[in-house]
Amino acid sequence: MEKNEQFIDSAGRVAKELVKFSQDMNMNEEMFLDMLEESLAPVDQFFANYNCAIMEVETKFKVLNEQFSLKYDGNPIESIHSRVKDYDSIIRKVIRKNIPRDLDSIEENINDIAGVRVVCSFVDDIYRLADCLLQQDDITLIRRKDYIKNPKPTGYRSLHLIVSVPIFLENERKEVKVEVQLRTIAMDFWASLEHKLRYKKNISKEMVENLSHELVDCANISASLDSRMQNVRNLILKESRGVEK
Ligand code: 0O2
Repeated sequence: MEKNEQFIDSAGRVAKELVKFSQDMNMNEEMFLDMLEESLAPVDQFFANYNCAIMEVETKFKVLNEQFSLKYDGNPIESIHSRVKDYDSIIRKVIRKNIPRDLDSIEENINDIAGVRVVCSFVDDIYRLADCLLQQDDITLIRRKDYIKNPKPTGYRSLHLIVSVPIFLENERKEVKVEVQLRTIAMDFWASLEHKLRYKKNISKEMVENLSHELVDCANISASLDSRMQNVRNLILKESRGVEK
């Protein structure tokens, strides 16, 4: 049986067990729903924590964007996209990485449940924004991977930061991990096309291989374009500062 089918099969068995349990305990519908709600409360809280952490990190970037626009020429951030990893993808990762199936272990071992993607026009802005975020005294850097300086063999480029940010709940301060991916518009365009190829079925092996080579080529051209655009911008800034003096 395929892993997916195994998962659906075991989920089906759990549902049947639950119904049987409620019948054995002589529970009426109301009691059964109460029980379900009670047992799902920690899961709801788990996802809510990640949503709150995303709000905190997004706000930090929006504030920096505003601040930078006063100091430099224009807003450094083109767009911000955030997501909480869905339940299915978390379970798949738990199975793949053999992580114990309890919320504490999942929280400890999976770093990208909350994801914030920041898209900039220029590479310099990526590093400037990352430095400013990491200087903030409530942000803890857990891991940094620079796939701009060291691109993946696929051609993938982005700056990845795993950070921990505090959220303030009713009676508790809680540290929550967020994966921040910073990339240029060109890197983002490339990554979304490559992502499509990776998850497409019914493409022959030969075709995948050809397209992968083509994508590595596109990534290099796109990196060169980013670098030239950065140079043009640097020259414009240098010139305009000279004129202002
Ligand atoms: P999704 O659907 O985007 O969330 P870890 O996550 O720490 O277990 P790893 O390998 O250390 O695994 O993470 P890595 O490679 O630093 O970053 C993982 C994420 O970066 C991926 O998430 C993608 O979003 C992105 N990424 C990494 N490599 C590539 C690549 O070659 N092409 C594209 N398009 N994206 C890439 P997920 O979980 O794979 O997917």
